[in-house]
Amino acid sequence: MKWRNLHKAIFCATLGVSLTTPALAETLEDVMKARGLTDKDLLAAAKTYVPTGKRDEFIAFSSGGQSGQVIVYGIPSMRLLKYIAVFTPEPWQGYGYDEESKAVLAQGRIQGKDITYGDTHHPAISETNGEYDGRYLFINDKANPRIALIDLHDFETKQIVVNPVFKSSHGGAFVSENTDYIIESAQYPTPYENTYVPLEQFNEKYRGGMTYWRFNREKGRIEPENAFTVMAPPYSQDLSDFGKGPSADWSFTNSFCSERYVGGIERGRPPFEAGCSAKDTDFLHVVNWRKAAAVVKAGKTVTINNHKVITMETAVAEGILFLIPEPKSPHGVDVSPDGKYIIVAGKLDTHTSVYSFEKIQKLIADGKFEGKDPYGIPIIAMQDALHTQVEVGLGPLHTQYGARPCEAFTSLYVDSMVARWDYCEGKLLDRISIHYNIGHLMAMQGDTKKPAGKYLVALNKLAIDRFNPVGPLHPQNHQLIDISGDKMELLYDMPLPLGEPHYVVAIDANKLKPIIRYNSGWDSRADKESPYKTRAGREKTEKSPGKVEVFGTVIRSHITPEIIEVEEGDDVTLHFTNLERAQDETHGFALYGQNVNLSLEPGKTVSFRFMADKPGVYPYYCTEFCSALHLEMQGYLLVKPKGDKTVTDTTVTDKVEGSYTKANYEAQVKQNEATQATIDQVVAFITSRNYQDFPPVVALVEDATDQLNFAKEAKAKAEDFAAKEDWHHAALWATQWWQYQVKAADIGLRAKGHLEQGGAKEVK
Ligand code: K7E
Ligand code: CUA
Repeated sequence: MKWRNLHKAIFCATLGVSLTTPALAETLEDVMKARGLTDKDLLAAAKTYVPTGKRDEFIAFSSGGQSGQVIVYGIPSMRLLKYIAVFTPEPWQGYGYDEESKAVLAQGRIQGKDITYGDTHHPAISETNGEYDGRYLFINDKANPRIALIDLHDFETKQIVVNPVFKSSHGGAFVSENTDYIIESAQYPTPYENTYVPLEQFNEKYRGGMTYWRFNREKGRIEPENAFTVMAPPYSQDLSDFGKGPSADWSFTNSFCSERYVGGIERGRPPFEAGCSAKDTDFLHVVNWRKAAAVVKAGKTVTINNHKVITMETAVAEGILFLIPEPKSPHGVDVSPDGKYIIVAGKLDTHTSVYSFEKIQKLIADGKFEGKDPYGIPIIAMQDALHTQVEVGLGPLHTQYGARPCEAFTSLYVDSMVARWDYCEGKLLDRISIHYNIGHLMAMQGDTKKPAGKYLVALNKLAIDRFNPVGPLHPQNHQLIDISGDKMELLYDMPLPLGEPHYVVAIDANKLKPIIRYNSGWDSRADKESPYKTRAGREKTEKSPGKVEVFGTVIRSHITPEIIEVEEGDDVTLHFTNLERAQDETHGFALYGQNVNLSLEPGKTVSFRFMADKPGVYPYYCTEFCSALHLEMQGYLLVKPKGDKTVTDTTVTDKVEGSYTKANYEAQVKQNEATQATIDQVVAFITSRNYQDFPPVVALVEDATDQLNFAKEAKAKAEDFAAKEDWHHAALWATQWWQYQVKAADIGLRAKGHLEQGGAKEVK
């Protein structure tokens, strides 16, 4: 029995349950036995399990790899929360289907071509004083050198900028400590101009470089007109990082082919991989971006493709660009939280190399260089700039930082391990095996000035046998590791079924403050009031020869208009505004045969334009199960043949519905009066509490008030028809009056529940 009590103690202690909890029908021991769980499993489960209704401590933003999206999940539960559509159309969010988001995607066109995917690698959260501020997220596209901006107030992509001089880019997005700039370095060297240059001119005409995108925080947008590029030799620049604190004015970018090797097996040459790893070292590029920005301001740039470029000659003359050898085939370059060290990991070296920023500065100030590269860029001797080197294992790639002083974690691709080590003392502390072949790793806020420790995620390149098989294409595996103790402990495997994520960033969940609804009539993609905003009761259809424009609304449970008539060949634009205020009352809009699915979150206005080129009947409906009468949230688009003069006769459709009697009307009114009594009770409860102190309840009350006003209008119409003894219409409107009451009651009950759970107080 001792054994069983131990488990109970562990379980209860970690879950904060009292030992006197009444016995469950099934004991913990039974479950463990049945499922073959060990003590260790139980502890891991208790550390990661987030009970129903509870939330995660950290929010992770993961690259979605080739899916061109961002994946959001919670830590420690590893529950998926959202995919954010970025470079790729995504119908659930209406992204790439409504005209407003098509305009965002169109910003990412490359030389006039639509690019409908991205190869996302590195997300970066905006920073203030070197700490995540939770306002914006940036992510790069390696295949088509682009940076996207996501506003974390609504988790939507707002902007895509295309690099004007590179043809691929890897070392982005990383932000300076106050998000003045976002860096994006080139990867594969190419000519800056969009022209053909033979490979024989590689050394002379092909170039790498680092682009610095200016970010305007007030506007919340990247300013391409204020971006600039520091030209660099064709060394295949790789990852980058900005300095922090003492090194904040500098940025660091490494490179993996300073051999400037050009492969071509079909030309009888040894392949790229042989030529690019021939030398023992490559070059760390050290850039004074603050000085570079001043040089740009002083006009000492050349203009290529309408973009300001600092040439290598200028960079050397102005003391902007320096090189330091770094060990074989480097990959990650990561600045320590205190900004004093720059850690580089070389894939083909077993060490991490810790460079001292202070030493680098002194060497530059003293003009102490070991020589120049073929382009005249001064080279600082590696031994002079190194603080220490630590043997961590095979295939070191990326480094993150923990909450303890001098604590670093480095991923070991070849060893399939994570190494924990001390970068001040230069000693290895601990290692843990992962499954399998880790790429990036990520500690909570582990690339900021204030790492939060606690957890680490290993982003493994291979899953192999870790999950139920799903065919030859495997999911990726993000493994959660507990780093709070002296020994690292593996806690959880999460399959990620969307592309190959490269890097993740995780922020304290309390730092995120997303909205729950938009201001009414909001164009979320441009973040301004939509010119097509439509209020309740102001829906209209404007027709001119060859053109139809509909200004409609959606609210539980109808789309207005419910019938749209156009003529064959008409250019049709639909605008819809979601009138809801209640949390999570999203409506969708899908229309037969036009490749459209719109997402209308509360307050949002979206548009869709298409050519009505084929006569026919096109049903449309709401795609979100939004109320008990969701299926009735429908309508018809009628495309009449050209020249069709049939006049719409509503009496015919009325007859289709059948006829209602006085008795029907009176029965409905009776039901409505009973419903009203219920509503009055709920209203009395809410108004007797301090509901004004609960913003979500205030929103619900506003919403319910709207519905009650609609109910009042429908009631008046019903009574009008009743006065005229038109029982058919009187009964129909009485039913509609009841529909509004039901919605008001539903919202009211939700508000009441919220107040009860929130411990609202009675007021006099
Ligand atoms: Cu895959 Cu940062 Cu693009 Cu390393 S990167 S793994
Ligand atoms: Cu709106 Cu279903």
